[in-house]
Amino acid sequence: LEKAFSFMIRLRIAGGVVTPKQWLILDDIARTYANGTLRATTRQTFQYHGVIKSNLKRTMAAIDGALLDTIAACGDVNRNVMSATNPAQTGAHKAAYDLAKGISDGLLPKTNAWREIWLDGERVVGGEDEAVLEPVYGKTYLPRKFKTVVAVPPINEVDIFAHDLGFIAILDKKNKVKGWNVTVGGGMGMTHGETDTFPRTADVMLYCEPADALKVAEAVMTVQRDWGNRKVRKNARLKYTIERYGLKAFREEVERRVGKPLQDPKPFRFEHNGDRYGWVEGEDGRHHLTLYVASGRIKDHEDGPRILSGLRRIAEVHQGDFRLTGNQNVIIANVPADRKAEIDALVEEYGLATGAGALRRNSLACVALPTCGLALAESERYLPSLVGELEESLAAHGLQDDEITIRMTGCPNGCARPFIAEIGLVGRGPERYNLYLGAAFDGSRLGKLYADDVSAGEIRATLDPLFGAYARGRNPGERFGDFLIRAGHVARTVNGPDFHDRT
Ligand code: SRM
Ligand code: SF4
Repeated sequence: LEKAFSFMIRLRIAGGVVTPKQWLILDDIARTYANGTLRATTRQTFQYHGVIKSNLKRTMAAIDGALLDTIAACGDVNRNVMSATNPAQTGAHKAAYDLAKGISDGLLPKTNAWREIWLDGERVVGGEDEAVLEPVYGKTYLPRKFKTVVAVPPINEVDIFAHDLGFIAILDKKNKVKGWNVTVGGGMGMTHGETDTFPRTADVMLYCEPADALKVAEAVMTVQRDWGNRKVRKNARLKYTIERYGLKAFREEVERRVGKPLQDPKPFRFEHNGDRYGWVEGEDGRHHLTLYVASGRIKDHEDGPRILSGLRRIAEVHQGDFRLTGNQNVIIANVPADRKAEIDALVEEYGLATGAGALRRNSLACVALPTCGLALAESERYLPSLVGELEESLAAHGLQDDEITIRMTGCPNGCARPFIAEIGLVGRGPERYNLYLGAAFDGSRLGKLYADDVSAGEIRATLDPLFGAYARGRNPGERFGDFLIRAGHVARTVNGPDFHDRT
């Protein structure tokens, strides 16, 4: 008898946009082939867990039936491209989505292998020259995964500073995109105890006109393809290439490949890296509802919200689309004013508006146990109860309405981007975490190790005095992370290379 291997499947959904029709198919797949859940990820797409080997082909065929695929969702390629979501500034968000989609399509491997393997597609007969077939990737693809995002200030919900390549919209007075600042060299993953691996926030490298954006994206990726470290995998991400060559040399090579000098970056300002919850009206009069989904796990809770069924019912009547956010939440987007009440009634009926507190609304947890083979500690299954405890502590200091970002991962790969959360918890071993503090609320500064190898039971007691000090000593409007640095509780991290220095 063959062993019942079960698999995780990750989709590619540029910018996280899904039509109601696609939603219904994705929901069917979750119920038929997976473990009854759809898992919204930190990169605006879905994962399925628990798909058994004998159902893999059927699942892929069903995904194809939704006009979606899993190409480049994993591997040493340009991964799912993220885009700003909540479209209050309708025009700028459309431009951001169009750029994200353009990059996703333009930098997609051209191979037919996915169709060949999963859909019995026609084989491209032997002898094909990869250099022709894959003009950007060639035979050897990239040294490592490569991640691209597009942001529209003032909201940084895609966490622009955490990715290899980013585009920040520079807006004119009418909120139209004039051009893009380009960021390079962000990344989260590191290995405990190996200080030559570190998270890094991206540098803002240059400014480009909209017409040059795709060329710039390709140039950044191909410089990394050619300059990235292919000998040491732990040192292969673009962040280490930038550290090795320096930003100036990297920019010069990008400009050489684009074929002209580009301008210096323009000023911009982000407020925070969370989502805007509730209804927002766009410039075009359409309405968008952001719902909090704990850890992106879309399922029917036995004694709580029936998220899977509720969103299915909404998909049956919704005329706009759905947007996944990089914070694992779901937006019911493009709702005409006269259909809002119908959506609200379904939200109410299925308990989708959970009324989460301020800390919970700003929390993220990676999958970790039981499905992630790299997890050292719990994350998705533990963070909800920890947040409950910490919210009690915050309330005792009168801080229950303060927005503080908290993120947890089961290991230092950093899948929920914990190193740029004001409170970052990273698994060390069963029920043990490293605690990082002092990151910026807008996602632009890394935290610093505050306490090493803390047991789960000690986390609240470690943070409680710091909440007290913050409540008593903060300046007006001062954020938790900024306060901890000013008051001397933790040292400021400038960027990746000094991340491990404790002073
Ligand atoms: Fe991740 C590997 C889950 C976003 C850094 N990540 C994994 C794997 C596939 C474990 C593995 O290799 O066996 C995890 C599957 C767990 C499971 O059971 O489903 C996994 N990563 C996730 C997701 C589902 C986390 C979530 O809870 O939402 C996210 C799916 C993203 C997507 O839709 O494409 C996810 N992973 C991230 C992010 C955040 C981001 O991209 O914005 C990061 C940090 C940013 C970065 O890349 O620097 C991230 N994942 C990693 C790494 C470390 C990469 C590195 O440079 O060191 C690994 C391990 C690796 O690549 O070797 C990893
Ligand atoms: Fe798994 Fe680690 Fe990523 Fe969490 S951070 S999903 S434990 S690889």
